[in-house]
Amino acid sequence: MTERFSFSLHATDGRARTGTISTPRGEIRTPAFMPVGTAATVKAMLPESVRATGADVLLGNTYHLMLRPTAERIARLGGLHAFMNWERPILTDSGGFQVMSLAELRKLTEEGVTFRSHIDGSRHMLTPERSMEIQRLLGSDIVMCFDECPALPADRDRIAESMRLSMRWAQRSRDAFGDRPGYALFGIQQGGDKEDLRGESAEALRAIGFDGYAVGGLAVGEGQEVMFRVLEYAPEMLPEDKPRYLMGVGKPDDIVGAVKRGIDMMDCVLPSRSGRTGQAFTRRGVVNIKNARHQEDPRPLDERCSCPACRSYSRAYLHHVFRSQEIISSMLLTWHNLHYFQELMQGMRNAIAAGRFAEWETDFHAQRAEGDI
Ligand code: PRF
Ligand code: ZN
Repeated sequence: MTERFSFSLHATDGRARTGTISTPRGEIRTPAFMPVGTAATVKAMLPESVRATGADVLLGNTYHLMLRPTAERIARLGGLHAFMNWERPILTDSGGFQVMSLAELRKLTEEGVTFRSHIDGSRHMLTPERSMEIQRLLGSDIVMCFDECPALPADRDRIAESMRLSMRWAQRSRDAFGDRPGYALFGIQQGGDKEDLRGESAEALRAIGFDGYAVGGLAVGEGQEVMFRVLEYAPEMLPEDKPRYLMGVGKPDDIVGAVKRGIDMMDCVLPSRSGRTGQAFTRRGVVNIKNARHQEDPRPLDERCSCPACRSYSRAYLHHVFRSQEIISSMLLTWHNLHYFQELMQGMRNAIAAGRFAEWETDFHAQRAEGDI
């Protein structure tokens, strides 16, 4: 085990990269997909099951945990890893993005954001300094800067003003984080879909200096075409020798397109949330298990998948337990989806290492074009 946080690139293929992030809590193989464990659980999954799908790292949320059960309580109970029984790396988001999408009566100032809890209406404030304190109390291995993310489309002035605020907050986050060997602080690039603003943001972050860099402000309503257009230039504005994390992405084809454009890490609620709403991701696209065509289908979801849902259960059974709102439905479909996302990442890591990413991508799209049969 290394005592320091480090990143080493093993191979590149075009702009796609594969490597390893080393932390005192274990290694993260990149490109990496991080399952979301917002409230100190990946919903419907035991931590050992999440690990069995191939996850190296989980994402936790400052916003949710500060409200319930509070960061101070988690710290008294030994930190988030012990609390939720996940000993491997945890990355935590900083709260600002979730405040803007979930909290009520938000007020944004230079100092930070005041808001009311979506749970009980209680009043709270988040600042860069408080966000760093909460993420330290949680024991997060990879801490995210406190930032602001405007929804797109937004006008240029709004995007520029917000990005510059986020860069001032990035400096305050860096100062408050201090020097903590073994723990990493990631900066977050903003700038919407404006190339020059993305460049200005990247320069500001590089001048401060971080252990990794996120591309923020995407997947906020702009659509895949605009997101890919931004990813043509945004990742390479960030240091080549540090991990690049695209926040909140995405669907399988978004992930593949992001890796192709130089992204190393991603997170999304999609595999776990879709598992609970009856959507399964497969090599051949999305399968809606609630559809009546599955009701007497003895075949597995995907005959080439080795997850427990596919090894031991029929589509007919998965259809039945979903329709009956049985808890096992969420468990099996979430497991399958997380397994699918991790296999996707492993496939890309192997392809990049072998210098066959373009062929792999062609095959990925060809299998999806066949559709579920
Ligand atoms: N900033 C932070 N968290 C985020 C985002 C961001 O821009 C996004 C954007 N897709 C998701 N999560 N801090
Ligand atoms: Zn499966």
